[in-house]
Amino acid sequence: MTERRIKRIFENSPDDIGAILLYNGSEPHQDVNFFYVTGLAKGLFENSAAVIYPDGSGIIITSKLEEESARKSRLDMETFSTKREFRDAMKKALDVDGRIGINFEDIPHTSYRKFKYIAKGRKFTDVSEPLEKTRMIKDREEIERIKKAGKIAAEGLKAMAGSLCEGMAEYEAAAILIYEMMKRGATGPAFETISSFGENSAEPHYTSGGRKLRRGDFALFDFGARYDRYNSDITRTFIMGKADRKQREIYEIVREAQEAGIDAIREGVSGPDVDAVAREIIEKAGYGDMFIHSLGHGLGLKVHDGGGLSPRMKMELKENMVLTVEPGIYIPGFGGVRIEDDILVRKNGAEILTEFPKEMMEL
Ligand SMILES: [Mn+2]
Repeated sequence: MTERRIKRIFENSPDDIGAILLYNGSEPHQDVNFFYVTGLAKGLFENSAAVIYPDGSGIIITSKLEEESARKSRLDMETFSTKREFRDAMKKALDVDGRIGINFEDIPHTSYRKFKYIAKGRKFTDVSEPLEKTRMIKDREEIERIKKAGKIAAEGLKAMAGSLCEGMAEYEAAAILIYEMMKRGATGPAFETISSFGENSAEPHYTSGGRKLRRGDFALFDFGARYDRYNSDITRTFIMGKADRKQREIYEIVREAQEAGIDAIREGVSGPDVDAVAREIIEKAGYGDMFIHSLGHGLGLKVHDGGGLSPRMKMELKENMVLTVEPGIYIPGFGGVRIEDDILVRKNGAEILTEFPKEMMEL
């Protein structure tokens, strides 16, 4: 699996690149590409490097601490215990013909300078785009992991929804969600859980606080599970008690837009076209200026991975891409509705990876 991934990265990169260096620093300077090429699901691998080559081979250079975890990768391995050993191993691994590719997107400048010094005289070039492009098409193992992350999130939400009640604080509901996901095998949340009640649901990137759930509130949850380093991302909006006319109206518009967006997905269609299908429904209903973000984004090792469904992002959908579809309507001071699912692009349609009912739920 990893050999195939490495070969595809080089296929998408300029011809004169002899090696690609992927450096995983310490929190928060991590590079998901290190894990993509090594296939390693567990372990920290702080300050570790992977150097990969056009023939599909590669070497992991990591500290003795990670030796056992690193054995799970098919790549070669060299361990170090001193800085000098690390430098020597890197120098050897980078001794190839051609330029050295590096991921400018995720490498700290200080680390970049260090590698420039270690491989003195070599030409470095940015390969962040080829890396992102390669990761947009998921292989079987990646799809399995994302599916599992999606299933955990949907089941966690089901369990949490059952315990939602008046008087509960946003952070309390968020805590239950995370607990329910980890109980089902998630290594943790995919990102900071958004749990927003009432008027707070009008802020798409709200940070959960102490607002308590009251009758008549929207209760919006945008969250995901991380499983073997892969993420899911789902949003549902419930109503505490009975929905009023306006709540029901905007809910149904968002639901219609989301379903139409998903229905428009198949191999060969363009991202902006899918966005337009959903956006038009919201615009025609008179809420166009309250749908203030794009329809969706790529999903995988990163929560916001390459590609997306946006009027501004020209791209053609291909089989085995994973994307979110998440229209919303946000009315300041009143509240908002967003419905989000993760989908896998198939030849003739979209497969939903986050199975959870979409009908308006009055709790
Ligand atoms: Mn999302």
